[in-house]
Amino acid sequence: MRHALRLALRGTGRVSPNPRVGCVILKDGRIIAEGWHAEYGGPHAEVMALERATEDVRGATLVVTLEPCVHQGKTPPCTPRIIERGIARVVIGMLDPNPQVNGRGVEQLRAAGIQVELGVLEADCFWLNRFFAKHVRTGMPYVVGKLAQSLDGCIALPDGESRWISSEESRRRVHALRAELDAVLVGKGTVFRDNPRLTVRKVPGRQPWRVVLDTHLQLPMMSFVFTDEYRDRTIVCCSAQAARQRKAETLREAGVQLLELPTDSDGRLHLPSLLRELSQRFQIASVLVEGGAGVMSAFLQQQLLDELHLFCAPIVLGKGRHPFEQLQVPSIQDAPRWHLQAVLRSGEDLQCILLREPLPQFRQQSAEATTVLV
Ligand code: AOF
Ligand code: ZN
Repeated sequence: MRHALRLALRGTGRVSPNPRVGCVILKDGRIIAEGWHAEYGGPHAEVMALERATEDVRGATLVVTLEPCVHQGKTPPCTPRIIERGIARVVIGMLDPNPQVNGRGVEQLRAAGIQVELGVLEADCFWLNRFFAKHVRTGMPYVVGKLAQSLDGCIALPDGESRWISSEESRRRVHALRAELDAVLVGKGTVFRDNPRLTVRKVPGRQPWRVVLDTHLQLPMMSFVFTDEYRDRTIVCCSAQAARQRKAETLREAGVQLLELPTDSDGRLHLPSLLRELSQRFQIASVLVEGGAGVMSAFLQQQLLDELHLFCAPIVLGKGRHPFEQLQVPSIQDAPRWHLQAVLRSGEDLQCILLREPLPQFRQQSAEATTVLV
């Protein structure tokens, strides 16, 4: 299963909103085939493994990180193929959270007389596909917040200067997150101040969508996100009123995607609508919120963050900007509390992975779950 998990990782950045899945076929304790889901709409991991087997798979054991599917999607169902080929035993990491499958795969395999074992390294398999699980169950993307702060909790000096608080290694890890998640999201202020590219450069990987919140379309056309070679992967979100301005047309002509959204009572873009649109219109299953403070606070306040990556650098800034400075907390008891999932060393920094809800109880957990797969 550990080997299958590693194979599944090859689908990173290529298969979303579908899950990353890996599969190995064993005979007499030897691996006779490997498969993984390599691209969206392409063959599933089990099918790739069955096709690549170098010898007869009759009587063999098939190990797969996700329950085999039973439905016709962009590709035919996998269970009939596994049954037809005479596989004797199937070892599965986790049930498919997709309501079209969820448990039916196991049922069909068992009904055909195949021995099925479920829940092997289940926590690791779930962690690998936590984005997919949320997206397929709720129609909303999984939202991860990223913060780089000083020891005393500042994300910038009072004037907004923040380059660079975190170490080179932490910045590399943020690029790895950008390559893994489907979209990176920032507010107008961050683009104004930093003119970031929001691309993947420090690690190999595919470029994410870039989502920019600019309610009144005030950002300069010269910004990198509107002019660079990936500008067709930029989604600018604005109000209905702004979408009727000339600027909206200019942005469209530049090749940028425009997303018109309802505003809430204080005139700010309605974030739940934004997430739903990203999920449904753009098939975005995961979003990395990179700031700034206003956007972070809004996502936290509206309970829209599922996970937080906190990079804490060993420097002290004293007076400075705080990530959630706009949050109103009436008492300690009412303060949003997070669950510590993992603590890693990132160069000289501390990287904490925090979850809004603790992970479900799994049949089998490995201590490596969140450290190997980040
Ligand atoms: C994958 N890769 O290796 C497995 C998946 O539209 P389709 O035919 O690609 O089906 C996608 C669904 O198939 C997906 O939501 C999940 O429930 C199931 N399993 N999907 O993309 C795989 N095993
Ligand atoms: Zn399948």
